[in-house]
Amino acid sequence: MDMQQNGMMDAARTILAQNDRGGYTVPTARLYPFQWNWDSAFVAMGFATYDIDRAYRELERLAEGQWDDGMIPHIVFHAPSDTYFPGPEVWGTRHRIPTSGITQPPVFGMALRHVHEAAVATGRTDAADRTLKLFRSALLSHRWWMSARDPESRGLVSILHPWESGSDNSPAWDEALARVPTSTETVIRRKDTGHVDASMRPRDEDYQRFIHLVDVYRGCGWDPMRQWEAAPFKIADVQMTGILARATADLLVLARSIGKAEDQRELEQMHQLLTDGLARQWRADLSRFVSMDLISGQDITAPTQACFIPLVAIALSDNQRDAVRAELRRWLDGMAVGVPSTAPFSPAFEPKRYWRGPVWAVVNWLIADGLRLNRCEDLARDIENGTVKAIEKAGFCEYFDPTTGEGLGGGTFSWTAAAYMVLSRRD
Ligand code: 9WN
Repeated sequence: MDMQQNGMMDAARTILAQNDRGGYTVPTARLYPFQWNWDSAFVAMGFATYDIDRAYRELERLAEGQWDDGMIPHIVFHAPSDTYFPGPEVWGTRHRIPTSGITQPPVFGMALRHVHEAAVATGRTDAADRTLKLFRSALLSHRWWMSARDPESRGLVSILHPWESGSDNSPAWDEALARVPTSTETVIRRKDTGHVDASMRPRDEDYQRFIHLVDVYRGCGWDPMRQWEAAPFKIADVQMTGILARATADLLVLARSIGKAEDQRELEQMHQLLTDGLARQWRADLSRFVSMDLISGQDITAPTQACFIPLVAIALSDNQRDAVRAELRRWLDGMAVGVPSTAPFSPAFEPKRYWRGPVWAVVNWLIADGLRLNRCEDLARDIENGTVKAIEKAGFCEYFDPTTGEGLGGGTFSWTAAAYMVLSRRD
C-alpha cells in the first residue's frame, strides 16, 4: 500500500469513527442521522478489516430494530434527530426502539459471513457464539422475506416501496410509481434538500408518492398480508432477490459450521427457489436480468444497475457471461467512472441525480463480486480499481457523476469509506 492509500485508509477510519453514534454508524451526519439497514451491513464489512468487535456491534445494534415477525427495518431510530424527514412520528410503528415500517436489501447475511470469517481468521474464540445469535436473526429475517414478500412462491421477492430497494428514484420504478397518487395524509417537510442541492435528489412529486405509500401501509397497521393486498406498488425485484439469494448462500455456509441440520435444509430450499426464480428473469435480447411489475404483469426493461446484481447469486452460462461482459463494457464506454446506475444510452439517464445515473461505490462492490464469481476477473478488477481511484480523487462522497468523476450528494459517507477499505485491499 502506497502513502496515498495509507492516508486514505486513515481518513476512511476517521469517517467511521466520526459517524459512530454508540455501536452503530450513521450514513453521514445530518442528512441521514439514524442507523440504515444495508448501509450498516456494508459498514460492518469495513470494520471487519481492522476491528472485529466493532463489526459485530454494528450488526447487533441493527438487529435491535428487528420486529417480532422477522423484518429488519430500513431505519432504526436509536436516538432522536430533527434533520431527517420522515421521522418516527410519520411511520407510526410499534417497536421498543422506534423504527421505519419497511425494509432494505438484506446484505446482513453477507456481512455476517464476512465478519465471522474475519473473526475466525484472527483467532477470536467468541466468534461462534457471537455469530450464532446474529445467524438466528438473519434466518428469521429470511423467513420473513419468503412469507411476507413472496407469498405466491415465485422465487422472487417484492418491494412495496421504492425506498426498500435502496435505489429510491431509479428509472426502474417510473412507470409503477406514476400509478401511485400524489395525495398524502402526512404533511411533507423535506429536510434533504436543505443539506444537498435539489438537482441531485428525488423530485417533490417522487416524495409525494413515497409518502402516499407510507400512509397506505401505516393504515394497514404494518401487517404484511394487509400491505400485500393493498399495495399500489409491488415489484418483484431482481436486485433484492439477488442479494437475498446470495445472503442465503452465505448463511448456508455458516449453518454448515455453526447451525443445525434443519437450518441447512431450510436454507438449501430457499436458495434453490430464489436462484430458479432469478434464472427465469434473464432476457437474452437485452443481455440483462429484469424485474417484474406485479401490478401490470410487465417486465421492467429500464436499464439500471439492478440488472447486474443477480450475478452475486447465480452462475451464468458461457453465453450469458459473454453477453453480460459486452453489455457492461457498453455502459462503461466513454464514462470517467463506472458503473452508472442508469445506462448512459437510456433517455432516463441523469448523471447527477441520485439513482438515475450516478455511480455508487457499494453497487460497484456487489457488481465486482458477482463478476468475480462468474469468472470475469478482468472486468471485476477494472470496476474495483475505478472505484478506488474515484474515491481517491473526489473523496468519500455519497455518489459520483459518471461523466466527470465529480463527487456528489452527502460527504464523509460511511459506506463509501467501507467500500474503500475493502476494495483497495484487493489489488
Ligand atoms: C431513504 C442512507 C440511504 C441509503 C439508500 C439511499 C438513501 C434514503 C433517503 O440513503 O435513501 O432510505 O432518504 O434518500 O437511497 O440507498 O441506504 O444512506
